[in-house]
Amino acid sequence: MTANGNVLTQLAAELARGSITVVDLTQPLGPDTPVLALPPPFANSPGVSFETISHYDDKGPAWYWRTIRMGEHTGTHFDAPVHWVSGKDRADNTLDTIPAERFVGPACVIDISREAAADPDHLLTRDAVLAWEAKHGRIQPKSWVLLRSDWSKRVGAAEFLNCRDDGPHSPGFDRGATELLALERDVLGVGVETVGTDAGQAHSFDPPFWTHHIMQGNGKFGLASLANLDRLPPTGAVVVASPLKLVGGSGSPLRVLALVPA
Ligand code: 23J
Ligand code: MN
Repeated sequence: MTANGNVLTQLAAELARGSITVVDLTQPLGPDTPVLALPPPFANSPGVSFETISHYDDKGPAWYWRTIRMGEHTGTHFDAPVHWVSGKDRADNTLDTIPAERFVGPACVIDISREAAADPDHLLTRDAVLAWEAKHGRIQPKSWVLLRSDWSKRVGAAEFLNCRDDGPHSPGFDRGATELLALERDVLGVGVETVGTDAGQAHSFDPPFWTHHIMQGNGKFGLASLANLDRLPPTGAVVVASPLKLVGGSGSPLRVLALVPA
């Protein structure tokens, strides 16, 4: 390979030329970021709060900085295998032990936005994944599978969480689709636009929260509260989803980037 033929030299050139664009798949992270509401007796996770350490004042005349407080699973965030009991005994299951190469992979984007608009409880089925593959090609090992639902376009926590008396209503994966992706396709993980990788009603599924159960149980990751999935092609984008290296971390907010052909 010549210097000019080096794939990374080429990547840098295409970025400079604007023939590859960087799409930000991240939601803003702040006090207004919606958080999951679990029913009693479960403990809930705090949303974001900021505290100013100094702001060009007596506490620091030339500098501004803050402390941040939030649950590990807040906003656009990463689920590590250790997050779920099914993944608790796996090797390299925490944020500080996952090999970094597993944060980068090609994206397969499956669009259920029409179905989710008609039915907020819509679940992607195994057959729907197979139909997507018949059109776009087989999902390769170490891919990110991203579920485009357009849920990120919902404004405000009430619309986004969509809670009724029987709990939240939002789309996700059925059990067969989750098993296919984890066991037969060996994906890096799944990403969604909703508050968590499981559907809103997943507390009543068998097993409960089956996407977490199956994905994390098989060493796969989750990406929740993604945005801008409507700006990605079905195939051909590369996603970088690199969480904080929290010691023993079960998850963390992160900036998710997609490299997309312009
Ligand atoms: C704990 C319990 C249930 C769920 C979740 C966390 C998440 O969605 C999460 O952020 O991992 S559904
Ligand atoms: Mn999570």
